[in-house]
Amino acid sequence: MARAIAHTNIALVKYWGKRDAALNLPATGSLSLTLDGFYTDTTVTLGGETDRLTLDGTAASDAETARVSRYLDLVRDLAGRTERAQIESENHVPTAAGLASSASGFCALALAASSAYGLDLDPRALSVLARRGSGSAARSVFGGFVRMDKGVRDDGEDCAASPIATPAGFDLCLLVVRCATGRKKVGSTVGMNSTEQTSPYFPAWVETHDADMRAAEAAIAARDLDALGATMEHSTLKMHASALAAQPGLWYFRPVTLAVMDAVRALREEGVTAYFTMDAGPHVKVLCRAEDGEGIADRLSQIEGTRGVSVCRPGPAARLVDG
Ligand code: 2P0
Repeated sequence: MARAIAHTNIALVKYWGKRDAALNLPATGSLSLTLDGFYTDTTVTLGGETDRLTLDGTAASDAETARVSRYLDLVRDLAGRTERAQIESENHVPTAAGLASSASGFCALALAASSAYGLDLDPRALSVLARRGSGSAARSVFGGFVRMDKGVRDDGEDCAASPIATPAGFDLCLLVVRCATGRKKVGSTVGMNSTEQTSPYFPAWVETHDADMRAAEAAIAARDLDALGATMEHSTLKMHASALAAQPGLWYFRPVTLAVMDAVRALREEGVTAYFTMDAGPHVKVLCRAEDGEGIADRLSQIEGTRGVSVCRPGPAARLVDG
């Protein structure tokens, strides 16, 4: 039996598209911030006739259980074991609402399952294993700023995340502005595959991606929040522009998403450092200075249609928990 906690992460420079679907290798790298506020807590107990999955105390659907069972097969192959398992997962993340529950979910599962089956993986190997479940999960192995390399090898062994040191005094926070309730209609995997196959802007997205990675890393090293925020906005707008040009066109924004984006730009015109990013859902995440977080959250929560704002700080690496 093993229990693990993994925190979710938000990409500042996005991952969108795959270079190999079977091994889940991304078409681009990515750069993220792990958050303190949202996490998944997963326990894997070996035994039983079949794999069984409960999510937040409720038996999961057959499709969800089958996906997790196929993932456990990877872990069992690595460990040379065959036992089935019971998986109990508690999500302290609004599930499937574009708040990256698959990131914390598959990272916690990778750590708990690898430990339960007797594997002792170093963080890099854990990141490679987590990526097989979900691309963004590879990043949740580490705390703070994280870089994910797309790698060049066909077997994906060089496609793993690694931590980026946060310079002393670079105090920031990320606000999560909820702009809808319920599940999104088009999942990330389906959305990115459609973009890759049908959008004329997908090649431009991939070609211009490395420059954003370099700019973001340089901005972090220089503690330059404006440069980091500008790169972050550019990356998310390019990602969503490529999806918008797919056939059929795909957008995750709701009217309130645009209202929050406008409000963030208005804050900047007033001299406040604030930048937005959006994932495969309607919510807006806002990067700002730590001391400005509560004030900006108050202001954005007054926008009609918003459903609450969480003020998140950089969060820790994934870890095993006793008991
Ligand atoms: C990201 N997203 O970099 C991007 C930006 C959503 C938008 O990674 O297909 O659930 O399981 O590897 O990791 C969400 O995609 O996709 C995601 P799969 P995943 O955070």
